[in-house]
Amino acid sequence: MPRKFFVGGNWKCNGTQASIKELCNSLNKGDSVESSPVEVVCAPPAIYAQYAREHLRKDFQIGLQNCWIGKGGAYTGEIAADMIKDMNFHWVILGHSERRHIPELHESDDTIAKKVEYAQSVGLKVIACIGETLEEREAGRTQEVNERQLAAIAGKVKDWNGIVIAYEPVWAIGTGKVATPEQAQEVHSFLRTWLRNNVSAQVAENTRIIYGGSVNGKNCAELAKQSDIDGFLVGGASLKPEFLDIVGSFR
Ligand code: G2H
Repeated sequence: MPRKFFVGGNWKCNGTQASIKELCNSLNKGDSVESSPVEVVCAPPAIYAQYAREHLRKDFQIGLQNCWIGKGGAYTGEIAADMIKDMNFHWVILGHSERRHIPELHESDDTIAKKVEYAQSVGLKVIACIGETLEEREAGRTQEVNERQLAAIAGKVKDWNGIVIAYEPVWAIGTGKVATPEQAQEVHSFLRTWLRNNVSAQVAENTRIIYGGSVNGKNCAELAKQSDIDGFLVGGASLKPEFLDIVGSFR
């Protein structure tokens, strides 16, 4: 069975009730993806998740951008995976580079792996992000860094049907510097081979590996043609009507 194309919209820490309503209204004008070969998940800031769900078309799912490493309790300000599940949301983004690299957050491979494990244990599906920095790429460490980050996550995954891997080179995030289709394909192919050699041929074949980093309505079509690119995680452009062009780019 071919891998179903996947497009995530990571709204990051953006929006107001008014702007989210306006965005949802514009996204609602696109063609339904209900019985099409693309799965769409939009991830608003947590406080707006329910509000976005009320305003967004039902064939677009809503996910969260982060969760706590385990069960709820005395963890002021955190949101437990159980709560996300309880509110009937099914997806969470984990390991985003902003959570790894913003100094005030600085999540480690180990923290991210724990979050993936716990989120899966309560039945959430995970968009797990990995990717190298510019410094790491220029030092020839792209494969080593992505392998290390993927291995930490893979070691905790119980259900490979419930995970999407997002390759997001940090140097391409929000910078307008998108990876070329060849650069992205090279890493995606490396990641799939890693899954084949270290998990199983079936997991390598079935797992969706999506690309993120300055994807927009103009560059998505060329990226989508690459054999190992199974969709996108979109930041800036997910806040604009052009997100619909990216959703349609699997064609
Ligand atoms: C990467 C991406 C979304 P942008 O963070 O995850 O953001 O598309 O703005 O580069």
